[in-house]
Amino acid sequence: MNSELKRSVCPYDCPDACGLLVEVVDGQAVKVMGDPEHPFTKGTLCPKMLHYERTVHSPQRLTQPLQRIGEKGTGQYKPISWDEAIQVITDRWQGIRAQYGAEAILPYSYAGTMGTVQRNCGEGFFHRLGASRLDRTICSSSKSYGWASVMGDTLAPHPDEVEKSDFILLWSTNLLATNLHLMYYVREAKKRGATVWLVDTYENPTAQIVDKVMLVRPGSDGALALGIMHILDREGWIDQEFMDKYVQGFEQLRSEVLPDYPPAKVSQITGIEVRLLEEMAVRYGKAHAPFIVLGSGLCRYGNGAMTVRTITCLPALVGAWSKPGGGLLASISTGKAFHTDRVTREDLLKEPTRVVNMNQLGNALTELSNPPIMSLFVYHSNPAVVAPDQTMIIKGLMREDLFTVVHERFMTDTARYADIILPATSSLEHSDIYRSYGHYGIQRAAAVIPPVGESISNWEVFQLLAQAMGFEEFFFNQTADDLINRLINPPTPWLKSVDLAKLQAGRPVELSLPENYKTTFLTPSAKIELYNPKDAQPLPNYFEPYGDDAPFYLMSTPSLYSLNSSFNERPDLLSKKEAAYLQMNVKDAENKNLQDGQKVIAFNERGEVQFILKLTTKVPVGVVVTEGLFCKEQALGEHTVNALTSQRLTDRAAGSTLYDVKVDVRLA
Ligand SMILES: Nc1nc2c(c(=O)[nH]1)N[C@H]1C(S)=C(S)[C@@H](COP(=O)(O)OP(=O)(O)OC[C@H]3O[C@@H](n4cnc5c(=O)[nH]c(N)nc54)[C@H](O)[C@@H]3O)O[C@H]1N2
Ligand SMILES: Nc1nc2c(c(=O)[nH]1)N[C@H]1C(S)=C(S)[C@@H](COP(=O)(O)OP(=O)(O)OC[C@H]3O[C@@H](n4cnc5c(=O)[nH]c(N)nc54)[C@H](O)[C@@H]3O)O[C@H]1N2
Ligand code: SF4
Ligand SMILES: [Mo]
Repeated sequence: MNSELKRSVCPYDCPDACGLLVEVVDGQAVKVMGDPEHPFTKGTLCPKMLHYERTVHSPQRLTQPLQRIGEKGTGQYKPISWDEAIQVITDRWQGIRAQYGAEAILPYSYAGTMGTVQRNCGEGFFHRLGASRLDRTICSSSKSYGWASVMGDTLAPHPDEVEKSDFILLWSTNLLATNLHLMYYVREAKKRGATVWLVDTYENPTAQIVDKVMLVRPGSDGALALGIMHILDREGWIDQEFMDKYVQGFEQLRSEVLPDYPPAKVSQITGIEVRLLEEMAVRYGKAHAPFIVLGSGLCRYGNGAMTVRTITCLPALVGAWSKPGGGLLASISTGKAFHTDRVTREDLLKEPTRVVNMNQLGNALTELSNPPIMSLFVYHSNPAVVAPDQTMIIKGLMREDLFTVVHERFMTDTARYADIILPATSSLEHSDIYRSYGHYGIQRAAAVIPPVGESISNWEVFQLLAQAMGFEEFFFNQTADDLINRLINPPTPWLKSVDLAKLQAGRPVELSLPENYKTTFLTPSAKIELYNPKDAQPLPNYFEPYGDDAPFYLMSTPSLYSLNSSFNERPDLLSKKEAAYLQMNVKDAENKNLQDGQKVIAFNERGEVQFILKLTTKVPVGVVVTEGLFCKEQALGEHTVNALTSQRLTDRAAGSTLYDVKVDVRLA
């Protein structure tokens, strides 16, 4: 038995981007562990990845190209060869291109893998093809917008700032599930006496480890932040010296906006008692170095960008940025570390083509004309489960004249509607280079096992398609490793700080931050812009989210045991996730005459979804919660939760509004 320990990286859409050690025996991954050398994750993994080998060698892996032989959606396929599959696809595409133009072809991808090459390489291909482009805004574009409107390109704080803080606000985040390794820093801070609060719409699992939970009405956090700023100003807790030196527009905010948000009014909007608002303001205003960990839940509302923008103003008022342990972490952006444009190849686009928003796939497939979408190519994403307004998406996918190709590791709900399914490698079977949105680590990873079955990587699919389409650019002749080398050679200014030999050897390295980066504000004015003259609305303010005409706000939040729709292939994790529960406050259930364990239907104008009712006091009156995305196979009825969410977009940056949705509930 020949056993080897090889390094890799967790490829999933998670801020932690853990370093992995994979034990390989005879070409099979037999054990997956955390890499103790990793600067942020320090050798531990979350429950999902502890047995990644079960995903990689799952009996459910797709191992051959497949062609549909039954009705769409029924999952009946016959195996075909790669040559045949590529031929069928490119023949159809040539025909569509001749009849409708290449814009009738739409790629759909998101973040099945976060590796820079495999995630982005399809763009180079589709730019060359002249296909419609996809606006990839399902996750948190409004959050990035909100941060940038105040802070511009300012570098996000290093996560180890958290452990130096004395007051940590976990705001709209369930760290235990979605950013587990940041918990280490929160725990360290607690050991040193820090207080930790959670601001959320329900007592999510992270509530267990905090000192206090503040429950806020969904979509009203912007008003909460303005209310806190109102009290800070009223009490004279503003850091005037910091304001004078580093901040633009506090006087306008103070005179034009803050007077409109006295505690009584904020209490009415947010549902938080005045006493608690005052307590939060004291904690925040009096803390030596308050730190906000800002999750993404609250950005997925009709007012999401504005909410993030408003909260991002808070640290400036108390001068938190100038203190070790003070600040706000929304997301870490290290995009400029690599020459990513060498993979996305916008230069291959001859002229700008139509842009389709990924949150509006349902409308795109059913309503777009000039030209209509005639072919959909889905890779590392599962829109039939993850994207809003499922009913419309399925209606589109059912179109007999739509030619759908899905490149996947598993027979997902989306794959079931494909005309051609192509088997995809897992991250252990292809090489890539990774960065993270939760820390400053980067790492290169080579394949550690051979491909399972006939599966091939995203890049190899695009190489085959390019060849068959007659694309002759040198770009398509490069291997994934060539592309990785081009991403990092010559080194970008960011990379000059790292040990490149170590990076090339596949070990984790960390980008280093310039001195004083926390008070170096990379905005047009070189100051924090509470007043942003470039925005049509130069000052932050509060306005209501969309909501729906229904009694309960629906939170469909991440589960500890899956990641979006990934990991649903794992019986061990599914059994921990148990079932699609709908958590409801006992008082609401009493009013509706509903009982724990009953099968219920959540419904609104867009759809109906069945759940098992779970009564709780952790969810406030007027809110219902379901944790985790399930696939149709595990669902109680025809649909899963995104049959209830809508294609409406955020106020700025065209983001998803997945949490800005209301439902009613009845017995099934
Ligand atoms: N209701 C509701 N909906 C949500 C959310 C929510 O909180 N509530 N969260 C939203 C968010 S934040 C996001 S980011 C989106 C995520 O949406 P997606 O990015 O679509 O995420 P996944 O469901 O993980 O689907 C990824 C798919 O990629 C496949 N895959 C993995 N690696 C590879 C590879 O190398 N190649 C190929 N071809 N395939 C691969 C996996 O098998 C999996 O089926 O979902 C959104 N949807
Ligand atoms: N285990 C696991 N890990 C994951 C994922 C997963 O599905 N499972 N998904 C991955 C992805 S793609 C992403 S983008 C990140 C997700 O990261 P986030 O989107 O930050 O997800 P959560 O940490 O669950 O934080 C969302 C929280 O926001 C709360 N919330 C909703 N609306 C509001 C509101 O109006 N106000 C306030 N204050 N809170 C609100 C929800 O109740 C929930 O607790 O995690 C990644 N990691
Ligand atoms: S899902 Fe996140 S926490 Fe889990 S191993 Fe991957 S990067 Fe680490
Ligand atoms: Mo996401």
